[in-house]
Amino acid sequence: MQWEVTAEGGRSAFDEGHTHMRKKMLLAVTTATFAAAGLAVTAGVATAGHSNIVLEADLNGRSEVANGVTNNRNVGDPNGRGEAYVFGIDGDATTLCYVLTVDKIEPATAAHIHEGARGENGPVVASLAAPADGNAADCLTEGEAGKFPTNEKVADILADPSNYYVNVHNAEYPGGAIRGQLSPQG
Ligand SMILES: [Cu+2]
Repeated sequence: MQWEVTAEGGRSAFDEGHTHMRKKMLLAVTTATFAAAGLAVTAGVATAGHSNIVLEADLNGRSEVANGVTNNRNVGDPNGRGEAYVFGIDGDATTLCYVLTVDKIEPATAAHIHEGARGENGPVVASLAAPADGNAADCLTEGEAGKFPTNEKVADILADPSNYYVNVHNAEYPGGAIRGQLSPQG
């Protein structure tokens, strides 16, 4: 897959940037569709010549952490699973994009990136779209209302992924049905 959008003559840098973003969004959605079909989604995310960081997370119910409880059994959905790709955009340090797919959980009602190490719960730092039908994909830019409730910097998430996790909530598991710690792709 090709990520670069070729600049067209006569376009302003502003238009070009937005075209670039739309292409990325389109690809993100396409990638999510492939993932839903059970195909590998890793190809094409990190293309040669690009410097954008790509993070991934494998989500499952066992990774959920109970608050104040030492026995973590039955905290998350036992057979729920999913995967997330979180990535930056070349030349735009304030935008974070993601593709999120989930399976074998009741309809998702919310999805977030939380700050917190493996085994710990922490605050919501990025508000993602709930993958109610199994898939969600979008790009969030710092300053967008409600997207980064603690004013977390995109650069901080990309630089220190192991301190952040993706968490998907639903009515059955309001504290989180499936969770996955972020890590550099590879
Ligand atoms: Cu959450």
